[in-house]
Amino acid sequence: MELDERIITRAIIESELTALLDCIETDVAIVGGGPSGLAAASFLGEAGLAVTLIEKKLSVGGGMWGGGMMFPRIVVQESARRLLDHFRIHYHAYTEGYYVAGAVEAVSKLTSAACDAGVEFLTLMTVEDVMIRSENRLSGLVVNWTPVGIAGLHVDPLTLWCRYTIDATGHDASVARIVGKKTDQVFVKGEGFMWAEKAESMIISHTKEIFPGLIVAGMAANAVFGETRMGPVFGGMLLSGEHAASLVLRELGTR
Ligand code: 48F
Repeated sequence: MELDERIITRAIIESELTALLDCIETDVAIVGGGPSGLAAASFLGEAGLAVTLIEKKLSVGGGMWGGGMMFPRIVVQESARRLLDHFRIHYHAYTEGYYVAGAVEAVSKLTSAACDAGVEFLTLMTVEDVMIRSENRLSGLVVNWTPVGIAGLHVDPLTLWCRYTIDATGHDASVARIVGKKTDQVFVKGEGFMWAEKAESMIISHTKEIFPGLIVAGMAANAVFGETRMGPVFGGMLLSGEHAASLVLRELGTR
């Protein structure tokens, strides 16, 4: 059989457009494909919700790929060890309560779990604005292709509608900042200095609905509340993603 480029081109365009059309209205939009976003996506997808994960870069994984200072290893503490097991990420105990995993494996397994859970990934797409509609609720996202922004092109964006949004954009807290600029109901304090113990112990209580329809997770949650940063210990990111998913499920239920 000879390969026909016309079929290859049609297969790609038609499949992607079909998937994209399904994303116009989704249960949960997750902005940011770092560890917290991937964990949340996977739990929500497993629960049967329609989940779209929007990531501005070419690949998901966020700050997890680089481990600590480009040593591709991450540390996870005891409280999150069960999530390493859940995602079948191999690890070894470095000393009591500190587990070390490979960054590449961790990103790969989280991504794989989200794929298996049916999450739709929109990569190279940036959330640049939000829609706030009835009952003062975040009802959807305004998106554009990332290269449009990089090239400085004047191209209007399109919209994706969702019942819940999770801002998992890391240190930027991009979605929370947009809402903060356009309403007086959200204020992003910005993250504090490095203090892993404090940052990791506070992240779950900061993972919450900060505006109707908008939940912050991962480093974005700590950034919103002016909490300290934690560096390459990743347990809090996974736990925060799991907690964000549970908050959505409490409201929307499973399918
Ligand atoms: O930064 P990131 O990995 O977020 P996280 O899940 O994890 C933080 C850790 O990696 C690390 C840390 C742990 O100790 O502090 O930094 O909180 O991933 C955030 C993702 O969001 C994307 C960005 O490219 C990255 O992959 N992102 C940011 N803004 C936007 C976005 C946007 N406006 N639209 C789409 N994606």
